[in-house]
Amino acid sequence: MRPKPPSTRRPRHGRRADQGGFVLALTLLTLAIITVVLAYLFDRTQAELRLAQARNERTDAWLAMQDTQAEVIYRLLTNPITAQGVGNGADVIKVDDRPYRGVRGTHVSLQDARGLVNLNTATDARIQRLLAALGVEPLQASALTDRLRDFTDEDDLRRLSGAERREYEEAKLPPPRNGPLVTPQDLRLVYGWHRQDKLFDAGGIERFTTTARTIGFNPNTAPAEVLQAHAASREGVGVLLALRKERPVSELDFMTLAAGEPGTLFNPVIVIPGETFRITHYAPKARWAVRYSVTLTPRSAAGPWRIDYAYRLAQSQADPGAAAFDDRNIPALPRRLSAPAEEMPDLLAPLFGR
Ligand SMILES: [Ca+2]
Repeated sequence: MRPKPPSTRRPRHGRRADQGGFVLALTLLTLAIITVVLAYLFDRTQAELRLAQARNERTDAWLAMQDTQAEVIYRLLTNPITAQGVGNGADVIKVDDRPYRGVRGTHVSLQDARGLVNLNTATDARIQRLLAALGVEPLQASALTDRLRDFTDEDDLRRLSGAERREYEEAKLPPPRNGPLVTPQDLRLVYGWHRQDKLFDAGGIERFTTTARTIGFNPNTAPAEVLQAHAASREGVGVLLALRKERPVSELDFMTLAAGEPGTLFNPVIVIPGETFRITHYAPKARWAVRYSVTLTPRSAAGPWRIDYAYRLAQSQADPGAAAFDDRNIPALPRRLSAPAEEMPDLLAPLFGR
């Protein structure tokens, strides 16, 4: 018998091993693809979940702010407005921008607009002194004031350090409005001001100003920076602030202790809050703040109040003076005032069978 010629084929077990290797590689590749796809899907789901949670938080914050707004406006319309604030005695809501705990973890602060610098009606000197209080050098403060005036005045005549249409065109900015500012945020549209990022951070100029139609200045509700804009003596402002903790200050206190500017016929010193309030709602969890100006119009046929303007604060501004406060130190809104029956005006007595 002839011996079997050696096979030219490769041994069968080698082929099987090759196939086995191929299957193994294929399995590993499939597993790797499945892992990558799963990781991608997991990542996407997580991102969507985070987004949904953020949306949820935001909606909750918005609803809580709306509830707080309803509560605060109700108080403004029904409580007496006194030199102490809204209401009286222990249940007063102060209107000097101090924060209170509102509904569901949100904060709210009320600021009497008479305690702010009115950007549309303040004198140049007052705006310059406010800028100085915020750390702006005198020369620059004077230039910024000129540019603000040129932005709002109707003509196209440029002040000494001002800017009118031509300067805006050269800087590729929208032209000056030649009309009043609608909100303090409009300051960012003013030539020169648009580069002053520091002025617009938390505790910047926006916090101390209003553009609502207000009359009068109230030294009882003005922050230190605004008092400095209205008074000649910095030390005197400190004395006034200390006195204010004890009792409401009078016009005489303001004039004598802080060398305060006397009021004018159209802008008198009035130590009681006016009918316009700036309200700030802050949701610490969502790091979100909205600010608006509300004017009480109890005699208007259009409605008992109107919103003069409203805007959302930028992240860098979303801390309405509350940085120094620990959340636990922020008091809740005082309880609502309820007039006892014996204090009810006699006019209403017949309605209640008395
Ligand atoms: Ca102008």
